[in-house]
Amino acid sequence: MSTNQVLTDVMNSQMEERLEGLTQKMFGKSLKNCNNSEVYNAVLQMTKDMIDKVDEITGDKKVYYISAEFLIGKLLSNNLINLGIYDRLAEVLDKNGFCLADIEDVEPEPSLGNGGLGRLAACFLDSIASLGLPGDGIGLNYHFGLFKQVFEDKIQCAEKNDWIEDNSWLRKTDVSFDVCFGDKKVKSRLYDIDVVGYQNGVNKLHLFDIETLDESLVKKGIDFDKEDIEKNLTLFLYPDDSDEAGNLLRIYQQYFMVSNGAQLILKDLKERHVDLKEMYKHAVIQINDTHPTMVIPELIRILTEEKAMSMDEAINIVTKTCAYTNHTILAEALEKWPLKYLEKVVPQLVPIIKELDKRVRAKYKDPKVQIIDEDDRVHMAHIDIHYGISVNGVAALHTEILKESELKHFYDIYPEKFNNKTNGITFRRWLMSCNPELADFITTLIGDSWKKNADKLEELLDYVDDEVAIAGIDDIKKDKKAQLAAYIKDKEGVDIDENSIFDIQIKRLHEYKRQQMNALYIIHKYLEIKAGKKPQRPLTFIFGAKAAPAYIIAQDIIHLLLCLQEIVANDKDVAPYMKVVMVENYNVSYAERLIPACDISEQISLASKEASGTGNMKFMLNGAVTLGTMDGANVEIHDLVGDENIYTFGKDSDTVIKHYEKADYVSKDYYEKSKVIKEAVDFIISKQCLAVGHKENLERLYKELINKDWFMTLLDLEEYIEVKDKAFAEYEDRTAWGKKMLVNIAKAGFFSSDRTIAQYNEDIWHLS
Ligand code: 26V
Repeated sequence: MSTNQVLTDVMNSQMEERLEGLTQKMFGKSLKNCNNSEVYNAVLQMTKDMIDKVDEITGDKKVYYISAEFLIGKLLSNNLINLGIYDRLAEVLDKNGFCLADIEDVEPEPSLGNGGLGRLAACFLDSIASLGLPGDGIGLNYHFGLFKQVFEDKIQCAEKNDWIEDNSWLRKTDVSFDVCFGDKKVKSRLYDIDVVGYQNGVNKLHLFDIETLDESLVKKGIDFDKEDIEKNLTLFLYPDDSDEAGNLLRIYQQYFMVSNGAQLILKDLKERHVDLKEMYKHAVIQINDTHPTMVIPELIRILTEEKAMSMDEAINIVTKTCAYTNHTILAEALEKWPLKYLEKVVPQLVPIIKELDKRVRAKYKDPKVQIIDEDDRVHMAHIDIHYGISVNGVAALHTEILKESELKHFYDIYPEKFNNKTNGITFRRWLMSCNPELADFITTLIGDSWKKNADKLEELLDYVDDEVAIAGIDDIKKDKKAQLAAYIKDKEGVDIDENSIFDIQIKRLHEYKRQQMNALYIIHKYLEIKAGKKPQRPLTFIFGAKAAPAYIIAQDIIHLLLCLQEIVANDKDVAPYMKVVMVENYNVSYAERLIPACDISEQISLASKEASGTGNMKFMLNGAVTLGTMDGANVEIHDLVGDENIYTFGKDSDTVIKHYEKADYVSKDYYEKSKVIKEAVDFIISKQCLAVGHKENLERLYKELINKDWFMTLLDLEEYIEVKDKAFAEYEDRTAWGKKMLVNIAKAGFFSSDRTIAQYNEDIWHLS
């Protein structure tokens, strides 16, 4: 029996007395007399006390996962599951008149990420610890995180997201470092969050903060003085970068993160008595997208200036220590900082970056692989590729596109550095915690070995013709739909029909993800119903998405969706047959309720543009059927489940890439040639739409679609309508649909982030 199992047993047997002791000590009253918030605080304390006793994961080599985002979600239920005390706590609370789900609701959701990239980092930390590997996260403690979304007059407004409470998972440490910028020196403060492995030890998420932060700087919405770095540095995640001050602030944040990260890693190595010449044997730094790229020149700077190493030696050692993950091929998302910005914020790094660039130029004449371009912009990804040991994409197709087109010039130089690591998700959160009903049912069918080895889910295939098993899965789906309907009624004040088909698209709002294509389908369906063609069963279209505050067209798409929500709801002829709901402030906690209730998972990005997607995996695991393009990890989902169990449509990535190369896609041609497309697009500026919406937003979106449509919505629209209609029709064969659900769940094992992390370890990290 492991130490942790002993701990779990002791905790489970003494839980009631411990909780009682804590409520007496903290609030001077008995557990029974506490309110939910007091119970939450006592449970939080009890859990932290237990975590203190769990072994720290140690080893000779450690991974540092450095990332500007960690979208960790609420932590209570996950920690309880991983510690093995969830069921017992539910029992104790129940006995005392409480429901654990209500207690979980009290916890504020940390707001430390945007979307997929940040959530991936959180899943990875869970898997690293669950596999018992030594590995910590390094990031920033944004006080107001990503903005809170509110809709006013069908427009997205941004408010600060005040998530940090006095009593929380954050633990203030005594670690503090000096960080020098060109014009000032600041002091940091480290906060740690424990990362508890599933039936395993504990790692840490290290979040750096600045002590001089002034929250009162934020006056209205999310506006604040961007120049006052000492007071604003960790207020927000990715503040608006549409102006120079916003861009500079991002560079201040990035350097603050990597300077602290580098100092922490070196401190760690010193405590472990590592000779820095052998740093790479004891530490590996995984650079999550280019936001932490400055860690490379920063480490080289420290090794040469403070540790008396030669430049050659420092470069060699740092190169062997760092590895880079690319998460996007969108040109506008690949960071290129003007040298003059770096000269202002981090002048100490500029000579190093110039030296790194000089060495590249001496070896390679191709301007495409240089670090500093002819406009004096520093291509951050190029630093990572030249001066790191590994470059990986996040799904098979994405990695191929990197090798064959986006990063071809680098692949030609360093074929051995390129590798694929298809993303994954932690099944602890995305099944056991968010859908315990399904997790338990799976266990009754195949036992619980899948919890440690997700591939075992394939054993469910034995039940593909078992009517009882299929009915069991379908019943759970119905329950989850009913639970979601109640939640949406409570939160959004909208009634949804539990017997309708739940078609869900939840992800950041971006044109390449094509929420606008889904909106055009909805318009098409609305017009069809108006014309008397009713669907066999009511349809519910659910959206959740935040749009970057400076991303105008994305705001317009949200506006259109909210207009459609109102138009459909107020139309007596149509309302019984369809409903549109755009939920407010979509976040991890909302995802945990939406995903288990989904019938059709919308994954409709323009082929080649979605690096992987991870929502697609979460939906599949919970028995939703994917409606998607052959993009990102959808391709691998298709390979696993086969044509029968997924709905695919749209032009493939080669065709799309050729359109971009030839610049021959003209959206207006599609608009003019197809009556269906024209009708749907024209509706955006119809009298009916303008009556509920804003002319400026709707006209701008309409013009964008017919004159530009950079992400080729109209290219795939007709096929999308056709295939989506087919999916809705086939939903009516309940037995056949039940099989599709079961196959999707059974084949989801590949997408466990435990598998992804095992591969990172095997191929890149080599942790011991
Ligand atoms: C960043 C930006 C920043 C500025 C303007 C527009 C823009 C567009 C996209 C991005 C994406 C940043 C990187 C990112 O979040 N990538 C996501 O990473 C996930 C985890 O690997 C992956 O599943 C998603 O497909 C990918 O979009």
